[in-house]
Amino acid sequence: MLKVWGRTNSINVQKVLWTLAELDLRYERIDAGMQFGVVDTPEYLARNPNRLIPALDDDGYVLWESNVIVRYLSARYGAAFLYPEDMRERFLAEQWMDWQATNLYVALVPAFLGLIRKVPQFSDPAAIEASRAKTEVFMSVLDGHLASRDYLVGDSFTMADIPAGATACRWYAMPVKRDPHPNIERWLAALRKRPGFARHVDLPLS
Ligand SMILES: N[C@@H](CCC(=O)N[C@@H](CS)C(=O)NCC(=O)O)C(=O)O
Repeated sequence: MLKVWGRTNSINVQKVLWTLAELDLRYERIDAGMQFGVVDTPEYLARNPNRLIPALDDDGYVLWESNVIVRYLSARYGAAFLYPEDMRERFLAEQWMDWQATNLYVALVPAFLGLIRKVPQFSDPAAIEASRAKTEVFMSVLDGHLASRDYLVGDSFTMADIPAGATACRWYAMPVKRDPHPNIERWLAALRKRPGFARHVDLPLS
């Protein structure tokens, strides 16, 4: 039985839950992180020593790092659907997943923590504006890429759309000034039709 640890308002957990929904897989989810604690227990540390969520256990095979979990589930249970068979397409998918984790999300986090979670260390308006402006630069990159295609890689939805889609959804739910990004908005409208996105990602921020 697949088990996932993590609270449902975490974007990194949402990516995993959305992937599981796309693959129609049954799983057990255990609340962990923030008000739920758990991440400091010896049992959890044996699964994820970073004290972070999510963690996945697939019959004793344990993984952490959300995008890696998305890749694993896609390859193990969704080959040829979520996990591109063509090697070059697969590496383009990998590229956009690493881009989400190392550029887009890193840019967005300070504004999210300041505006939504109201974390005192992230309350400086100048830092929030810097985060907003940097995120918009990457959103323009994404919008430009989507100008000539429906999804991030190839002609259909793949694992690449999951991390970037969850992040764009969060950005559009935040009270920030955004430039027009018509291609992102069209892509997000298509993602909203997917039950897993609607159920696990397109939720009020907290
Ligand atoms: N790169 C990691 C980041 C994990 C991470 O930062 N998780 C956050 C939630 S999104 C966390 O565990 N925060 C502490 C907590 O919830 O207690 C991943 O993608 O899995």
